[in-house]
Amino acid sequence: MTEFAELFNRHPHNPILTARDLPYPANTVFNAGATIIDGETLLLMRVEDRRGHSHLTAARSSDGVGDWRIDAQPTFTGDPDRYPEEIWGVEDPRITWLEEPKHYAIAYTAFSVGGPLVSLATTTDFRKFQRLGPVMPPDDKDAALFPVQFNGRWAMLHRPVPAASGTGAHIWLSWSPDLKHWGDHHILLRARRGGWWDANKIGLSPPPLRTEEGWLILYHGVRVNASGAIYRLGLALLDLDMPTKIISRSDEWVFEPERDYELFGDVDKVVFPCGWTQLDGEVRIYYGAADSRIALASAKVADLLEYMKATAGRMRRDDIA
Ligand code: BMA
Repeated sequence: MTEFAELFNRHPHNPILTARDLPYPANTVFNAGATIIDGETLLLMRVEDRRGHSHLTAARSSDGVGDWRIDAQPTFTGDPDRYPEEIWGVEDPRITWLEEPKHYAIAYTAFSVGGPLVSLATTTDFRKFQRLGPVMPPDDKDAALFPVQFNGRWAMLHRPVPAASGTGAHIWLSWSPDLKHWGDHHILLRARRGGWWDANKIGLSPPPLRTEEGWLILYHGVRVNASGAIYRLGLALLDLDMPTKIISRSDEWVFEPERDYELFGDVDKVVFPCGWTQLDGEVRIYYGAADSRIALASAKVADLLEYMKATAGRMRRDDIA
């Protein structure tokens, strides 16, 4: 990266939220879904308790940076009596405002005995939730809905892990008439191979963001080397009317663990956004840093689209193989 080196600006107050900010004891707070509700920023934070199980807790702020008002108790916890797949907790929520039924849909990871899987819930206020239950069998995670239907069907991005090792973990797109029954599964974005930063394993980060040029996708790529895994972020752009069509994909990562709070934690070298908000031409990316805390970076949407234009058409043959 040269002229685009500063696409994202880290907030000077980073990390903006840590476990010490919670009104109850916990190990870590990270990977938060994000939205704007009643003029305020709401984060649905993943909180890992001191057993190692995760739940979700809401934090609200009028400026989206500080003075967070955090629910006194966990907001959304696993309910293994009614939903046995939530026995080891709920993780990594992605929030989408559905324009037609006018409510929020939350795609989250349920940690079942059989592995992680995708579950959905809906809410209007982040106080009461309605579960739709599990929608994808394990192993599957990193899911989010699009806010609108396409030809009468909902679309969801998610990341199943194939049983055949060595074939790669890719981002898939699936369809549903009712949010409950999913099918017509296609691989959308493939993990690259060999020496690429996003070889072998990729996953969606925040939900798709509607822009003038297409659906903007921020995804994580996992590079495993002798010292472990590095979680970095890249961009892709999908056609607005037909999200199965990829307009462009960045060759280079656009954001990577760099600061101490991203490099060191329960899991080193991880930047992992599950939510972003859009205001006045700017996106604010809320990301888990080293699986231990929440940080904030911002970018101008116009800069991201300009960057995508500059990289369009440069997709390598092995992206699409
Ligand atoms: C992924 C998810 C994330 C986590 C990341 C790095 O597979 O489980 O919750 O932040 O690994 O540990």
